[in-house]
Amino acid sequence: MSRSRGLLPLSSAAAIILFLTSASLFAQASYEQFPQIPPSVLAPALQASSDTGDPMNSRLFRTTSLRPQVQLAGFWDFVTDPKSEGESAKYFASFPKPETRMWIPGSWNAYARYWHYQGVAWFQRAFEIPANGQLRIRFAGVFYRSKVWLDGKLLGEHEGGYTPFTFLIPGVTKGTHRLVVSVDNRLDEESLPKKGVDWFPYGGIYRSVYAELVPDVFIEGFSVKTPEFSETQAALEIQALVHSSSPQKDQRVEFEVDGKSLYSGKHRLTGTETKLAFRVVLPGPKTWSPESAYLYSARLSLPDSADDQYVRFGVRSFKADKYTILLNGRPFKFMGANHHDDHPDWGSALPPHIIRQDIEILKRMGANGVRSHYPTDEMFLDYCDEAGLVFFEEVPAWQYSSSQMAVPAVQEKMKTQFREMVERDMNHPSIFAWSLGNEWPEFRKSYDVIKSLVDYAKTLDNSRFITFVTGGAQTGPASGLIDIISTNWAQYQWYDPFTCLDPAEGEKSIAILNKIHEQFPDKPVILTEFGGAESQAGWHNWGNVKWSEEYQSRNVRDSGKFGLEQDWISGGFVWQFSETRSAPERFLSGRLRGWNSKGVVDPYRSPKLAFYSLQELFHEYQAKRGKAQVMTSK
Ligand code: ADA
Repeated sequence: MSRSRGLLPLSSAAAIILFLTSASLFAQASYEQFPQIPPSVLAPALQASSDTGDPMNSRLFRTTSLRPQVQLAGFWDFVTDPKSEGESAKYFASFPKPETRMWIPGSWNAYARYWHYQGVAWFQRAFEIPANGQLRIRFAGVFYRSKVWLDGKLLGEHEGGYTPFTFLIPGVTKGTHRLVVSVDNRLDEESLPKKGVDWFPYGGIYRSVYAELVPDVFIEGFSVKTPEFSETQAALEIQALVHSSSPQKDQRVEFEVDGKSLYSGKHRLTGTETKLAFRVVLPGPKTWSPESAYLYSARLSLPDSADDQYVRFGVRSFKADKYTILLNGRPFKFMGANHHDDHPDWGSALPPHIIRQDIEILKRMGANGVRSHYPTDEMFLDYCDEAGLVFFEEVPAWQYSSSQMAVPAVQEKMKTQFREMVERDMNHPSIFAWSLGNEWPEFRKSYDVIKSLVDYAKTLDNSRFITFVTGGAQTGPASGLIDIISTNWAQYQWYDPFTCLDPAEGEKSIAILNKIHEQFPDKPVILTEFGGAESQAGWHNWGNVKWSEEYQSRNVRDSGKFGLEQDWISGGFVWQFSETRSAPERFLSGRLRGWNSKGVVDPYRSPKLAFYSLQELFHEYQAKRGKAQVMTSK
């Protein structure tokens, strides 16, 4: 009897019993049940990082060995400003009596007192600079609009909640300084994401923030691409951006990989910002893949000015052969999950131990990929690099109508967000695609806008697939512009109360999906979201009715299975990993307590039945694939 009909099969019953036991039992049970992912496979990679971690606690490796850095995490003075009068009242010069002291990185909406607060809030802290010099302050993520003052002087402002921004302040003196930041987490029709998006706009300085002293000539950033490689060697293409307050100087540039020098050369600086590029050869490269996620550490240094930066990179290639996605020349299918940076205790400011735990849960599920609606935390991506999880990253342009897409300011924000995402994440081997947005409902009408976005995206990075995500089976001429068709699909609907698990309705949604392949027979198709269905954790019903764990489990499993079984579909990502808090505007729209409850684990990461169904499906598929590979290699 197939899993999809009749009484609950034994394995599901066992899964329910497991679910009803404690979280610690879950850990044991899943390892015992699926010995093919023993802890030893996961642990060494994840443990190695904690020994070499970044002192600023934002990455899994240190990014410099020469710059003196000052950690700005900790308690900051905090005051809300519901009438937006702080700027005219000059809070930046004279901070009012704080309402509380708030831990940064943090989301104010994770605190009971500010649970619902949407508006402006002000933060202040003092910090010490160890020497005179040029100061660079880096904010990794502030949601959503921010303005920053140092010692009462405006440094600048930033819009966009998911990507870093920096300020450079020459001539700062040794001693105590005062930083004031105003943050506004209100979204509107022209923000990115827009108001009413299906996740919570947690306000705050919610990712790492630190200050560092940089020399006159310093490295803004650098990327390492691996355009070609073989077993014997890999060509590395290095591009760097060097900032200089004294132009026309020659600079020695050195490049090493895993401590071995591969390049040394002189470069002329041509202005405040100079782009440098050179190529080197890496002998005997080890490749990166989910099975063996080998990472290289690269250091770029400017010995004349005593500056350096580290990045990590991997040698791997993603290509498409007709509709098949190839990773290092071998067919690759996604068995993944959609992840939000969200937790009931922390909001969007996921602390390292929660990030690490989410990665471990994904690995236990048998996942090899993750998708996010926006640039996720940098440490999350570092873990994906280490754990071999392939990442699908997106601009938070979520469900914009064609009239919203037509607004030039919105298009500009999409481009800026895309550029900032690519600049930040270029080096992660785990990232295989950049998505321009999600489910634009009338995207057929926006052909010209989409074309300009795709053209722009291709100028920034030609080493990743470019795509955008459609809802259901909407495809059209604009889909012809992109490298892969990404579509959100469920075999059984959730929002339509009448379809439920009716097999006839299931056939209809499959037919819609098949049409995509007929329209684009030569393009890979990914189910960027599959099987979304809400369930109330702990509510079981043998009849698979809506809101039951059984309904969710069936929808998730059947949709995922369909995606894995078609040779023209490259698998997909379950909607979604954990239950997440939705936008305030969605409180009553079919949401439990205002949360999107389609998580296969609950908000505190306890597995639901759907988690076990997916775990079984992913492991079955892996085992089958493993067997097929053994047979073809004989
Ligand atoms: C869409 C959307 C998700 C989420 C989901 C849902 O697929 O992309 O962000 O809103 O619907 O839960 O309805």
